[in-house]
Amino acid sequence: EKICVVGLGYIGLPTSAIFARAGYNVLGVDVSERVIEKLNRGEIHIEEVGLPEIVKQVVNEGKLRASVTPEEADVFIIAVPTPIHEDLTANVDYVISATKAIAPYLKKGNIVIVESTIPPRTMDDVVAPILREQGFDTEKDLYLAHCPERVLPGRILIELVENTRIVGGTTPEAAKQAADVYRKIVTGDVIETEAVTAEMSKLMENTFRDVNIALANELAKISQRLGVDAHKVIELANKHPRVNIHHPGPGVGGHCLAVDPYFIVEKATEEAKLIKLSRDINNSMPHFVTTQVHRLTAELDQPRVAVFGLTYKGNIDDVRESPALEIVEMLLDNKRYDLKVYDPHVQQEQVEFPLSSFEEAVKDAHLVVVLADHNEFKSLNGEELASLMRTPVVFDTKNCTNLDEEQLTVYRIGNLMN
Ligand code: SAJ
Repeated sequence: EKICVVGLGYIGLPTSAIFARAGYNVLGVDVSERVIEKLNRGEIHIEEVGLPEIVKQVVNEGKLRASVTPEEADVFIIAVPTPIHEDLTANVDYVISATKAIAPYLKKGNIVIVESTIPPRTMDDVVAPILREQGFDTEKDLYLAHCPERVLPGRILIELVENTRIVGGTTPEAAKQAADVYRKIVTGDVIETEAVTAEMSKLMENTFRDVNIALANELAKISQRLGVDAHKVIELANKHPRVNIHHPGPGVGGHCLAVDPYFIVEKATEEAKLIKLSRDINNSMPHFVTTQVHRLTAELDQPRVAVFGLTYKGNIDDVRESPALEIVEMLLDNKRYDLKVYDPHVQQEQVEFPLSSFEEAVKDAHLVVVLADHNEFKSLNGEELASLMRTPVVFDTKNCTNLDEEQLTVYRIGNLMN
């Protein structure tokens, strides 16, 4: 059987590799010539544990090839990005262009699966009509389904195989046909449902997390107002068997949690009140953190502040949509600060302001602000820090350091007294 995967990014490329490893004849399609050339040499353009080895092997065996143009196949999988417009509505242009790109190669009986995260009803209201315009009866000639990905970067190859998959068909037969494709590679459950249910369940997974983080962030603000330690409150409340308050922090970043809830808000604005408010609360955190930094340094003339961590979460190198970047920009805009920025996972070319080494950053600093929970920060040495800094004060917004509070003063989000 032959599979044509459109979009060779963080999802499409590992998915192609896994189908190829399972014995399928896979054609990967991407608009970037660079990606295609690299892949045909057995090399990859993204970082993911274990992926280089598998790709090299399947390309050598001739099971995976890449091209800028699709070809006829039995199964088509669309895994292109769905970014967000300035006005916070979903941009499904890439899904539309991918659907149009495969249309000339489709035959009766083909399975067409969209893995990209899409607003509810996109399969029924956008994808199916495009194919109908091409002359297909989308209820009979083709099997159309949405099968959202749910993998966590860094664990993609494991989670692609082991996670439960939701397969939403535009008809029950389409769900079954598409589910059978995944059953060849997935060891977890593969559950069949309607397209719109699959679309909503993917969006609600990330929305659930975003809303819960907003609750934790709101608790942090309330605690600050009331003079309570939010982290202690969370620890104790979570002793209840049915309570799991998430962790407050400097904001929510990345391409999923900070984006997907808007896809629901867009389609049901009147109703999606809590979801929208949660986005607003999480978006307010960089400003909240900056205000706290201001308070902690209010008495100094030109406070020297060292920012530790820029990525949107710990132990990754991804700074896109990171709240830490927003905080750095706000601090840089305020000419009061003598700011140094340190992140052992980030390269200078990823950002527009200068990065410092650990030593440069902490030397004579009045305050260290931790914005990412990298392992390097969890194991910071308090004695060393205190000896290098001018005043040994740390604001740990991720509550991740294990510093001895006899050597340094450590503030956290939600325990800075008013
Ligand atoms: N965060 C908090 N407090 C918490 C947990 C997270 O502030 O208690 C922040 C993180 O620091 C980060 C953001 O939330 O800035 C998102 O991080 P994350 O680890 O929750 O998730 P992502 O965006 O890397 O990946 C998510 C995952 N979804 C869920 O866990 C429900 C992943 O399984 C999805 O495949 C992925 O989104 C996606 O592609 O949609």
